[in-house]
Amino acid sequence: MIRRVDLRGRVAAGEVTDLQAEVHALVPRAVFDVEKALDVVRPICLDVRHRGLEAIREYGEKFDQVRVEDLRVPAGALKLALEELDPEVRSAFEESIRRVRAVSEDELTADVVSEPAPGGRVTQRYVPVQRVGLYVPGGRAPLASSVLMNVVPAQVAGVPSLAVASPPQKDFGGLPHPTVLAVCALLGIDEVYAMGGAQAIAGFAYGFDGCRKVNLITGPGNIYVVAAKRALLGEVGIDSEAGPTEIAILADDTADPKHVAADLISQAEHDPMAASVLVTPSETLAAQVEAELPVQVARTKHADRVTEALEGQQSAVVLVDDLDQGTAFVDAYAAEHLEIQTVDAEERAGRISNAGAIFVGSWSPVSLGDYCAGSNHVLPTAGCACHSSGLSVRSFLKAVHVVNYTRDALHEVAGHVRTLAHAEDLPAHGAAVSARFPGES
Ligand code: HSO
Ligand code: ZN
Repeated sequence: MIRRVDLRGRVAAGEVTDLQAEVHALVPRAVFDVEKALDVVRPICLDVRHRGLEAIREYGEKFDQVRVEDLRVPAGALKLALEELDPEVRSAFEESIRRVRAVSEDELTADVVSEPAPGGRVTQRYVPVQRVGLYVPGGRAPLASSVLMNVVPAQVAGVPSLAVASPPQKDFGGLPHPTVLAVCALLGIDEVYAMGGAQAIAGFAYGFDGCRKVNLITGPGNIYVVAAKRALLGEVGIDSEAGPTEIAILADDTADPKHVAADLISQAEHDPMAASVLVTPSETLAAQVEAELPVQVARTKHADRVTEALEGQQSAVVLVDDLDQGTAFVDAYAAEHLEIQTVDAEERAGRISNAGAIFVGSWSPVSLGDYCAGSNHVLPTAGCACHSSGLSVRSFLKAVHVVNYTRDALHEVAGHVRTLAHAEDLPAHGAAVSARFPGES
């Protein structure tokens, strides 16, 4: 049910010279063509820019099959959703919030003050983004945990104005899913809009009647949401792009094949395009996991999409020469989630540069991180982990350099400023310094 890729001996034989390129050729991501989706979303964004609220209503009617007159969710609906939330679910959300908040608070950084020369001070001040729009995808069972993964770090960063958008659900009278509303209420978010897709992203980016434009949009979404964020980048800031979810597991003989199979299935459950990749030097473990997968898949609720994901070209069991080659393999793959289940997991994790999040040892499955580890589950996919980070307090902070020099400190360096200004043929730059010291050249 999952294909096998055998890399053993190929590097030594000189057949593979560029491991990075080989990794992506051997285990390519599912086709998630954001460029093509851009053709669809650009006219929507333009329309929302010009016609605002009415355009958002019309696209909601078209794509979500429900027309919503007042996009802003009334306070009463938020309150009611929280009252009706199952107490057990509520207490699990509360624990998840507590842990994400604890981690986020520890991430807060104090301002950094430097003095590169006597009397010359540069302070790096961390300032929260002033207004943020958080997107929560809809669907039959929307991921309400994504609300807290977005909101909590933003709140801890001190963002003063937070708005949430989630698609209207025709089964819930045009409101977003009640669990999404309940978590918003739990977190004290009162600005929630029943809007989804590219039109929601454009609504946040440009603002519309009843909703002020935001500075930054975060949160996962389908391909049209991702494309709209890409199209509007510059008009607003965005977090990293989130495509289909992925798990890579680096494991050796010490790993339990039942755990490995369960973890591969857990992320395959999200999407037929999800990627589940096991990398191991152990022929025994590979065979055990291959045997275990169909047994567990047969028992799982969403067996159809799990099977499709595991059988897709994006999923594989990869046999490598040894753990070091396996480590290089997963590092080049740059998975959204990387589990390391090896005898030396902790030390090996320290050697990884490219992963959205790393889960170390047998007792740290990705599903723990999805809900209750305290880490964030909004993470870079599709190899973006080699240049981007997951969501955190830092995503909601800007670093501002504050420069404060004394007269003497400026005087001391004035000659260098003038020299560099002349070297770049920008004499007015030098003159701005000279003006402060009349009579000197
Ligand atoms: N694994 C998903 C997040 C999630 N899982 C939400 C369950 N709910 C992407 O990191
Ligand atoms: Zn998940």
